[in-house]
Order: sequence, then structure tokens, then C-alpha cells
Amino acid sequence: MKSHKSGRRAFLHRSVQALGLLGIVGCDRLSQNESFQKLLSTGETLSRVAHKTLLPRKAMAQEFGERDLSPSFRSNGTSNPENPVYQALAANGFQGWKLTVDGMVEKPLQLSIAQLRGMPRRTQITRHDCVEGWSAIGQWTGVPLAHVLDAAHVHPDARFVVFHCADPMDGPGSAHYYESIDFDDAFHPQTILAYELNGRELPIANGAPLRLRVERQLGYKHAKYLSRIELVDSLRNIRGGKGGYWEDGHGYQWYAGI
Ligand SMILES: Nc1nc2c(c(=O)[nH]1)N[C@H]1C(S)=C(S)[C@@H](COP(=O)(O)O)O[C@H]1N2
Ligand SMILES: [Mo]
Repeated sequence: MKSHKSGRRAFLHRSVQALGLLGIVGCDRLSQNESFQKLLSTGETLSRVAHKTLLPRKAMAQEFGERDLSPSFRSNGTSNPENPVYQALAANGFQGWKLTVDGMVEKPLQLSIAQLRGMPRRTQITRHDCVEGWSAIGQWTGVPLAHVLDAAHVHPDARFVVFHCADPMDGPGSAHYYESIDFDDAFHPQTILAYELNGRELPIANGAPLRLRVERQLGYKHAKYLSRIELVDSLRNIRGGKGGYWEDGHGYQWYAGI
């Protein structure tokens, strides 16, 4: 068996090579530099370098201009949840709706749309890619998920964010849609809880009153009709254990990077 140390040294070597490939540093010079080696050898720097600099996962998704907007943004999957509680909230303009944030947090939250609208906001024009073979470019406005998570004081052992939705997937009373992401995506600047599409209140067909935008992933990760955000340290105990409705039942990949 390979020792932990040699595995890690190999990883560091790859990391330094990758830095060089990215053109960030001159590979040879830097890998011979003693203080840089020392820097890399601390665990904290290792994970920061690995997660925040090296892996393409930290990249931003492409953003577009207003002239690129699709004439209409189609609806896919659920277009109007078959859920009497949801229907009652919708009939009242979502006045009584609240987003629950709970699980591994020190400060569980219940947030109204007015409260979410009062938080910092981000607007982005991005392309949505569905595995079923269509794409659309839309403008989304919402609160960065990072802001909501920070407000809830996430427990240091938490590792995943689970999104529970209001729509039952197999008729009234059946299990609801759900999805999950890790912290790389949860704290990414383009990951937002959107309440507007193309400058207007989010339509029911597209997930009103609140839906996830996680721009570097395929369409099915973008959970609509959010009702609850749960922080967990493992996906094992969530439903089928694979982290999402499509992952559990239909063999889709949990990491749906584009
Ligand atoms: N709650 C919920 N979220 C969902 C779905 C769904 O059926 N229910 N469908 C997913 C899929 S497959 C896609 S492509 C997008 C579609 O988003 P849209 O309806 O705004 O086009 O939502 C995703 N999120
Ligand atoms: Mo999709």
C-alpha cells in the first residue's frame, strides 16, 4: 500500500505541474523554491491550492449580454406542483411562503421572500443546459447562497447542501424533487437563490417563488420550488442516498458539471 505521505507528495507534484500548465508560475523555479514547498506542505494551503486554484471547478460559468437572451425561457419537468400547500401559497402570491434553512447550522432560519429580497443580490445572464437536449439563455436575479449559509452559521462538519422542493414527482402525496451540491458549488459566486427571471418575478413554470441557479452544472441540479435547505455531513441518509431525485432513481450523475 502506498503511504499517505508518498501519495500526498505525488499529488503536490501534480499540483505544481498544474500550476505551471496554467501559466500561473514557472514550474521548475517554483518547485525548487524552498519556501513555496513549505507553503504547499501545510494542510490548509494544500486544500486551498487544490480547491481554489487548481481545479477548473473554481472557474466562472460564461456570462452573456442582454442581446443573447432567449426569446422565452421554456419550462421543463414540473411546471406547476401538484401540492395543495404550494397551491394555497401561490394563490396568495407566496405571502405566507418561507424558506427553511436547517440541519447542521447553529442558527436555523425561516426566510420570507421579502427578507430574501432585502439581502445582497446578484444578476447574471447564463446559459442553461438540459440533458434532454435543449439550452436557453436567461437573466437571473437572486441572493447568493453563500450569504444565506453564512447567516445560518453552518456547522464546520457540514459538507453538502440539500435542496428540498415543493413538487411531488409521481402524483399528489408522492416524494418531492430534491437535489444536493457540495461547498465548492454552494459558496461559488454564481450560485444564487433566484426570485427573478428576465427582470420579472420568477414564473411558477420556472420554480416560483425561489429556485437554485448553480451555473456550472446541468439543468437538473437547478432545483425549483425550494421549500427547505438542509445542511448535512453526508448524503447517505437522504432518501436513496445518491443526492438527488434523478441520481437515486434514474442513474444520473451526482456531479453534473458542464
Ligand atoms: N423542483 C424541481 N426542480 C427542477 C425540475 C423539476 O421537475 N422539479 N426539473 C429540473 C430540470 S431537468 C431542468 S432542465 C430545470 C428546468 O428549469 P426550467 O423549468 O426553468 O426550464 O429544472 C430542474 N429543476
Ligand atoms: Mo433537465
